[in-house]
Amino acid sequence: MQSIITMSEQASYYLELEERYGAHNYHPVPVVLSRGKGVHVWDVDGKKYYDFLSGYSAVNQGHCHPKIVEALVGQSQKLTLTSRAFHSDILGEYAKFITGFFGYDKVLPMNTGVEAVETGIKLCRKWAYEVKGIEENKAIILVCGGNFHGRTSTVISFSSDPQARKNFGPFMPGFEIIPYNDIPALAKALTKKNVAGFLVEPIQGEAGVLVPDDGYLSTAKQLCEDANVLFIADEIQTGLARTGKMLACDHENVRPDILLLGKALSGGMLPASAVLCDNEIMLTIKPGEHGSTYGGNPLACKVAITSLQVLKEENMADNAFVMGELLRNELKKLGSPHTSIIRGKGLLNAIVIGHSNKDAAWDLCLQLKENGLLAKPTHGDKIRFAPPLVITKEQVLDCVDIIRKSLTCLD
Ligand code: IF1
Repeated sequence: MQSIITMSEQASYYLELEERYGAHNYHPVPVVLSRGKGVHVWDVDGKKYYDFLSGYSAVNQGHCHPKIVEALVGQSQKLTLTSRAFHSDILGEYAKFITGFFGYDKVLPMNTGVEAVETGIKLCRKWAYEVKGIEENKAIILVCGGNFHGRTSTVISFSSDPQARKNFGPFMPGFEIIPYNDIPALAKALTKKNVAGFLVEPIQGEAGVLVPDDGYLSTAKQLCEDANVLFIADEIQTGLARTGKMLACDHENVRPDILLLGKALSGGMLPASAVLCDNEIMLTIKPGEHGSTYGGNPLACKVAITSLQVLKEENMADNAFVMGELLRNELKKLGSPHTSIIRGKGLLNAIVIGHSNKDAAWDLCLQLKENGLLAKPTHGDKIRFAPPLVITKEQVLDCVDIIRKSLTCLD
């Protein structure tokens, strides 16, 4: 389909500014947003859309959640940043709250998700040398093919995606890639010496919402325990009620040795991430060995407490579970010849577009935009459907109808 992008003067103005003065490290859907509330966003021309990406699961609580905004505004007028050179009256309260919320001894607060991943890697290595007794600089961390854990030089070192790695070398050693959702491969890798940890997404988001077989996470955790290897769960995208439980690991009652959180930890207000683990691991890092200017700042901590509270108070995990089932069932009932696969857990879903036109998923996203729903393809033929967790039954049915109408553009 020849997609003619008609944009208003105003929208074009903003696109041109980004084009001229911004790095070209993204290829966004051509829409310019200026307001968000709940499951909706509005563009500069006042057109309303359902947001089916939720800031890549950073806006689980809905855009501009009033209680989180109130926490942000209130703290922003009191104290926003002390650095960790000094204590604040918020960090300790936050640390007590979040460790109680998830059941760990301690938290190390960071900012972006990838900083939490990097911190988890450093903790795992430190623990390997100083507690497990692996020979220094020999620690190996197992990761999965198809992984996405962020974009720093260390983290892309263990990406299996050529586009993430090309011309960014040399790469960080100490990682081994094994196939995802493959217990025998993990068991074999765990027999090697010097394995310190296994870093895994409970559901692979960027890979196209790949849900592993039931039992994969619990069996993997048991194998790691037996091998005295740390199970590191990257719940930055799958956590915080997104998959129908507070953590995706909860579906299998798995307690990670190191839990990584980010994105919706701050309800889409500002960057906040967290690494949670017990004392044996956390206390291997001593004063002066790790940190960050904004890590644990009062503003982010205050926002994070409220962001976690509203997830529970408003039963967002249960709603994600029920609305996710409804969404997948209704999409399957459409019986479109173009949506060969519909998969996901809770409100982390994706459809795989089967079509001769390689741009079919992109064209469908343009049509969805025209019809009032924003989504974006991942890896070419998959489209992630991940609305905020406050979506109602009526809104899900309305979105399915928009998807139904839009799919005709592929006929
Ligand atoms: C982009 C992807 C999603 C993540 C997991 C760590 C991080 C992410 C499981 C790092 C971040 C973001 C990054 C953003 C788009 C988005 C994304 F498409 F890149 F892969 F969600 F699937 N672990 N994911 O998903 O967190 O440092 O970004 O806060 O880079 O385009 P971050």
